[in-house]
Amino acid sequence: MFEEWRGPGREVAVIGLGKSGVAASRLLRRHGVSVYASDGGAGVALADQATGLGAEGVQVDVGRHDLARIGRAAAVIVSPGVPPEAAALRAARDAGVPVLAEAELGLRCLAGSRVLAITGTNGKTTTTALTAHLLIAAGLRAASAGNIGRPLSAVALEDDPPDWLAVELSSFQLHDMPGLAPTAGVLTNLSPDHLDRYATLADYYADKAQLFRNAADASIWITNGDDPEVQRMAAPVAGVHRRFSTTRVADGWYDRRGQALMLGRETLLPRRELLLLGDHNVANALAAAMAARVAGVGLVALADGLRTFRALPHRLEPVREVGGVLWINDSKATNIASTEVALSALDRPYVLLLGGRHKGEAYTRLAPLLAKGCRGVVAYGEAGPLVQADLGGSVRVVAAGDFADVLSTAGRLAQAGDAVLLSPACSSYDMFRNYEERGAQFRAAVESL
Ligand code: UMA
Repeated sequence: MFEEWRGPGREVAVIGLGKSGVAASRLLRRHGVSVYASDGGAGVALADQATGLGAEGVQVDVGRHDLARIGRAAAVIVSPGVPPEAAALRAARDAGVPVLAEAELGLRCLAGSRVLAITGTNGKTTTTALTAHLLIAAGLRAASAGNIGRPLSAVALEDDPPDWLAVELSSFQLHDMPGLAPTAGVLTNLSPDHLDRYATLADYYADKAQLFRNAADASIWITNGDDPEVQRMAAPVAGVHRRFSTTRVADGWYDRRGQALMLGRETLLPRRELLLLGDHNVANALAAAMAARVAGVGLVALADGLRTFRALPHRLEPVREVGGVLWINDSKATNIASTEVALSALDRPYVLLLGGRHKGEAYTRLAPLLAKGCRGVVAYGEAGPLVQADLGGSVRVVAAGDFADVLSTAGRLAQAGDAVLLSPACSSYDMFRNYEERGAQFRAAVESL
């Protein structure tokens, strides 16, 4: 591949200079390829990247893409955040220049690592982190990479890359990965998402289906047996199919009566020893265990690894129990569907912190779930009045001002045995820089209670 990209007058164009583009540019330079990297955005961070890459021999444009130059490139490496209809990609396609995802470039340079590829609308980050945790806990040289935060090109730049990679792949990445052929692939679930980027739901699912593009008889696929859409997509795919389910007996399943996670007929772990809330996390744990099994991890090591895994920050993360009240940080829940998942996961009464910047969906959809265990909703931020209007008729809603007021109001409403759940169903931008900052402030406040 690098052979055909090297040579006089030849260069590869990298589009987008976030984490992915920067790592891809460095990797190409490492292999002696001339690189033209460009980013349509502007700002101090990008200018710093440009200076750093320039010093490494990369030709950089910030604030513009030279479309003619991109059209002459030997190949284009695209960052996942760049949509297919972007002018830079149209220029490449019109000129017949092959477009590859940064993740494809990284994987092609990681031929010595075996890949467990994980995708799906929800649960893929937890499943990826948990898979890597299980592999590492079992003593394998393993890491997580991809959409979870570390570009594959960055892993490929390491001196001694891991033997096993748990790779989270988004639909954006899958779109341009013609060579993807993982040792095993996991599909956690499918539901509407990213409809700001995709014209139709079918287009989004079509990118997800690219996980299976090079399926062969020896492929191993681990899929959600409870999700009809997933099963419809996986049915015609060649390979060995293993399914996980939280509702019936499967290759990996949840024995609700016996309160245990099962692999076939064998007990993997008592439910209470998995420190993650909700059935959706039981499904994630089963998927991760089945993926780690492909890498040869035995039952006892899997159970040990599952026992020591903690929730990822801001994802239904139990922070602390104070006076019998469990405070849970689910700041990552920035839409109604995510908040619904969180509410379904709770097995005790709760106070819900709901608000932030409104994203367009009505909160009334939450009313049936709230009817079951909600002691009260604390409504705050720009969306506060809407929350009150939508839910005030079905549950107790208390308005609060700044975040300190939100937390003290919640503390007053909660009783011993309850949970206080920050699962805002809104973006954070009216009061915080991002959802991480919102979650961090929640955690800090709870830790100082
Ligand atoms: N840009 C252009 N031209 C365009 C459009 C965009 O130059 O026409 C530029 C932007 O100005 C920006 C860059 O492209 O500077 C965008 O790059 P990027 O968004 O791909 O940023 P990275 O830092 O490389 O992050 C990406 C993933 N981002 C997205 O998919 C949007 C990260 O996933 C991922 O962790 C990282 O690669 C490492 O693999 C984030 C994400 O939100 C967490 N993912 C989505 C999700 O999980 O829902 C899919």
